[in-house]
Amino acid sequence: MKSFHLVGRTVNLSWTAPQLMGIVNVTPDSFSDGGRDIAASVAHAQDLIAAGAHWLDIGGESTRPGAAAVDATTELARVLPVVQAVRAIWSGPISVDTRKASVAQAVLAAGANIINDVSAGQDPHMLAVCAAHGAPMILMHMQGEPQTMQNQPQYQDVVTEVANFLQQAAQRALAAGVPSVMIDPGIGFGKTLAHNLALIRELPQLVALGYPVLFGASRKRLIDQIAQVPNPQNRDAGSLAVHLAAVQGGVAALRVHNVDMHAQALQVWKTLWEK
Ligand code: HH2
Repeated sequence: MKSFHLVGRTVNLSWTAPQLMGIVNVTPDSFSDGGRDIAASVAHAQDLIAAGAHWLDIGGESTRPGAAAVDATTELARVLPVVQAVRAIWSGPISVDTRKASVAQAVLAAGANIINDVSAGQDPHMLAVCAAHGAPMILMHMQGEPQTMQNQPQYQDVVTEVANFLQQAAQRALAAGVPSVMIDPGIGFGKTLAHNLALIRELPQLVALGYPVLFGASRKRLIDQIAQVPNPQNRDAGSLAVHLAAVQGGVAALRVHNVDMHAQALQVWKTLWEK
């Protein structure tokens, strides 16, 4: 059994029972589920909770390859009402997927618990904001910026470089007073198919760093690259295959669009391995 501290309580995890993070994108342009307005996003959050999500990740900026950055006012206008509405009906963990300290400040004040930062704390004020709110952080690895990150990603040794980056990011965040962190290899963020596959196969090396690992390949392009599924909405079966491999690799949590399918699969998976 591993345990980690999440939102003021200790969550006990065995490798057979990872947490399911349901994705709520409040964006016009997310790659698989863009276009939900605020009311539709809140309804979607309720569906994910009913399907068995342990926590929700609410985002107002698409970080898909090629996506243009959005300003803080626009991003906050998307996520804040959804955080407020979900917080009013649900006491479970809510993370907000943002790279901006000003957005983090506002959503934590409104009842979000965790900041999911795909830039691992690049905004100079991000760590201090999370520390001041006692908010855990998810620190993700990304090479470059969403707009250009898939142009020509290059590594000497992708697994070692990602592990070193996450180790340093975690130490920096904890030293700044962030109460706890999860790390995430950032599947598809400045990585070729070969880089993604190496990171998936070597997940135990990231797990060995000692921080809980969050993993997300949901509907991502590697499924299309492997199994020729151009429409992201048709990639849930491939996503599940990658995610079960990640569970076997020791991850603590999965970031998924289709919570229903993953909850069912994990229940069966857990039962298979329990004695
Ligand atoms: N992937 C996406 C966004 N945020 N956060 C973490 N920690 N890990 C990930 O792998 C990750 C993430 C991209 O997926 P999605 O939110 O579905 O798409 P978009 O960025 O287009 O909104």
